[in-house]
Amino acid sequence: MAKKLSNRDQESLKTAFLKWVSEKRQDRLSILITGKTGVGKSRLVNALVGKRVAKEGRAKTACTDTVTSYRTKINGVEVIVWDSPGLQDGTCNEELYFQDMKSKLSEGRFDVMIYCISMAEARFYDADKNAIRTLTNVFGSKLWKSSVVALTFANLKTEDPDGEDDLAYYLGEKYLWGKAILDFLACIGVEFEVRQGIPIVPTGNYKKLKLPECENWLSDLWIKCFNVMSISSGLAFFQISESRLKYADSPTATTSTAAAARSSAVDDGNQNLILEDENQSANNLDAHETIPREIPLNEEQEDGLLKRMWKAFSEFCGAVKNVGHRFLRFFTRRALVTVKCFA
Ligand SMILES: Nc1nc2c(ncn2[C@@H]2O[C@H](COP(=O)(O)OP(=O)(O)OP(=O)(O)O)[C@@H](O)[C@H]2O)c(=O)[nH]1
Ligand SMILES: [Mg+2]
Repeated sequence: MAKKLSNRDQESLKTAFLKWVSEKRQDRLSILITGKTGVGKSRLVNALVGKRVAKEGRAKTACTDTVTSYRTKINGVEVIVWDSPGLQDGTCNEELYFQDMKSKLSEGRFDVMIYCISMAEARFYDADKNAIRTLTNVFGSKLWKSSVVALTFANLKTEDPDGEDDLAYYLGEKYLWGKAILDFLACIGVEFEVRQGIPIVPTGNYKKLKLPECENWLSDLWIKCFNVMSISSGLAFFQISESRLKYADSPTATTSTAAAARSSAVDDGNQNLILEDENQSANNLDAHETIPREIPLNEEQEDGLLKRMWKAFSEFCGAVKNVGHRFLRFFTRRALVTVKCFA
């Protein structure tokens, strides 16, 4: 039966948790986004961090032609986005790009890599295979432990061209892409345990966040990125997204929404943008399209998030008897909720 924690116990647990977070959380987050040219890399990373850090465009020529790192500060965390040039676009030498990137990374690693492949492509071309092989050679196969594969342009695959079964068509495409990528990783020697942990996430555009099988691709991507990160990186990722996360039973006009609205207003003017290269402008053809303000998490997603934090916290401070992971709602929602102990 559930019973209430005393106020004193709640307070000491809160203090211990906050101390743990402040010690554990990184103050810097490195995100690598890569894939062929025009597959929506910049758009995706902007949606993920909630700020128009990378230049997006509809131009037929590549927008990004050198390894560019964008630095910005979000909620006290320094966010570095490594936006690689479009791979195999005829103008680049991937090996040099990746070596260059590796040499610039602190400790030679990033917190999460998002490899983008467009689902609108007819097949898994050699260009992607070569890029994946080179990436793996440069960073080692462990890089896939903290990676997510984004199947961009999934919104273009929601209608069966034969007019028969839209959902079956979409699921079939998703399955075939996932299989092709994972089979290829097996071919180049990425271990089974690593391969099976790589999330394959269909993603779409800003305006239509719903995809078949998924209410909101951005929420899905956010959770998958959080899950593949170390807990220190994950806490930093949570910190930069805190004002955008919205929970299933949150009241409609939350303070989070208001805070996100404020940060988005600043973002539209690019005033917070700290670009490494002053000549790079994030203004572009699509600048009028607003980055999604909220990342709504359903109950299952919120539960997964809390469980992961709770597991790491309780391993650190010793199991907290009779208290479950939902205790952390107290912090994640920034609202007082009844704290229950589970006997
Ligand atoms: N329909 C649809 N359009 C997208 C999607 N992702 C990106 N776009 C559009 O595709 C165009 C290119 O997107 P970018 O994010 O600039 O692509 P990129 O991979 O960063 O391109 P380069 O930096 O030039 O290599 C933009 O006009 C986006 O609006 C998507 O998932 N669905
Ligand atoms: Mg780009």
